[in-house]
Amino acid sequence: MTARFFTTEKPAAYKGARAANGLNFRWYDPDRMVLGKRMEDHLRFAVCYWHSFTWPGGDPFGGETFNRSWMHDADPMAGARAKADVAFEMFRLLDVPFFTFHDRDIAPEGTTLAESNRNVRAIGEIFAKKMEKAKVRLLWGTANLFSNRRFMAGAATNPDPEVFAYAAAQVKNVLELTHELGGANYVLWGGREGYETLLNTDIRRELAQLGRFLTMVVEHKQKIGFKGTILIEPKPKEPTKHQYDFDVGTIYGMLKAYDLEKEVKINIEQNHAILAGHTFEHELALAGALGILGSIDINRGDYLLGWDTDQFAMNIPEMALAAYYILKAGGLGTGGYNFDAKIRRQSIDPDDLLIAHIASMDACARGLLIAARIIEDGKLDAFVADRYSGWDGKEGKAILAGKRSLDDLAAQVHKRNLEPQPKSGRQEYLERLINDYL
Ligand code: XLS
Ligand code: NI
Ligand code: NI
Repeated sequence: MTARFFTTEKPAAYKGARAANGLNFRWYDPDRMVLGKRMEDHLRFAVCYWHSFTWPGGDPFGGETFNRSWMHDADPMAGARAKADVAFEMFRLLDVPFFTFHDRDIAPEGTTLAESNRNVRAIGEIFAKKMEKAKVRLLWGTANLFSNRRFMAGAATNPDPEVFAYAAAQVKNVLELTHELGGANYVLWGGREGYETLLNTDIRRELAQLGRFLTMVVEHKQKIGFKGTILIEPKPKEPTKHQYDFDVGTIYGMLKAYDLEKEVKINIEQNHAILAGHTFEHELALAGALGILGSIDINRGDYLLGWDTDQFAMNIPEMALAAYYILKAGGLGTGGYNFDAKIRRQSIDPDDLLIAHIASMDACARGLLIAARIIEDGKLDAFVADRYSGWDGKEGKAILAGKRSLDDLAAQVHKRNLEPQPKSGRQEYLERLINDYL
């Protein structure tokens, strides 16, 4: 690397209360054991390439604010190489175990697909070399099937099968690169897989196309021997008015319809959960209950703005509940906490990138510690278990096992004179209980 980009060369380290300047951790202590597992192995943090190194700081009313030199290189491949240097320097300074990328984040698009693929491959080779010496691993790769105008009417769900083919060729390249780099997962996010107006849209066809595309990705994964998990990332809208991968529940239904519920899991993003009218913990708990929780994109939506602001997650109570439902689901497996988050466009100092990640890693670490206490203490779990304990009895089990009909149950209510009495849900008691752990 030529000139130093950040002001520090020392990796962030756990310093507890002595972590004064924002460049060390107060709470994130990779080796600390939490419920029998290292903190680093619970959280599996990843830095994303797109927001941190590719986004110039624009918003709908104004352009670039960050003025990163690599975005202005006369030779875009030289810019891509300089960007990779800064990215790997940041991975080292944050001591993160993972990173994530889209093909178009890491290398410029060429005039043909062959040229684009060659560019992606060339940077992929640089990654492979850098990874030999670095700690950082690839959490997931993904293809950008939404920026180029060819995808304006969708990728897999495009009315034109040639666009479908182009998207397939792009995914093949990134999936294979992800495999070669030892990626732990591969992500599909369908920002353009939806519609702007129903008037020009054949939903039945588009859903069939989407299912076929996903099946082809799974088939190719098996063909090349990729052991990672295929993940779909739900988002209800933005950029498209209505997106098919709306939320966890919708994707589960689609996976069932395509017979892929055992093959594909879900990457849940906080801000997307909010846009779908859910809480983050709702989406996590539902995916956990359905056995399809794969990974998370950790960020924070603004509750007053109706779009994906992708702020760094700093809300400790929310992180605690998220960690709680992740732990209840048995953890993230091959997944991790991916910072799909961007610093605000006024945070123009290079060190702001470090500070944002470190602060959010601390918030996630605190969330994990709080969640572990909730679980160790056992009061919340005991309350919920008790609330449903009737279902553990003989009759409850018989009903669920399909051994009772409506006739049986009606007869039983009459015979035993059943008069079930409502019980308090004790919401405020539980809310206070949670506050006690914070
Ligand atoms: C956009 C998505 C995107 C995916 C990867 O809203 O969050 O960044 O995570 O394509
Ligand atoms: Ni995301
Ligand atoms: Ni997003």
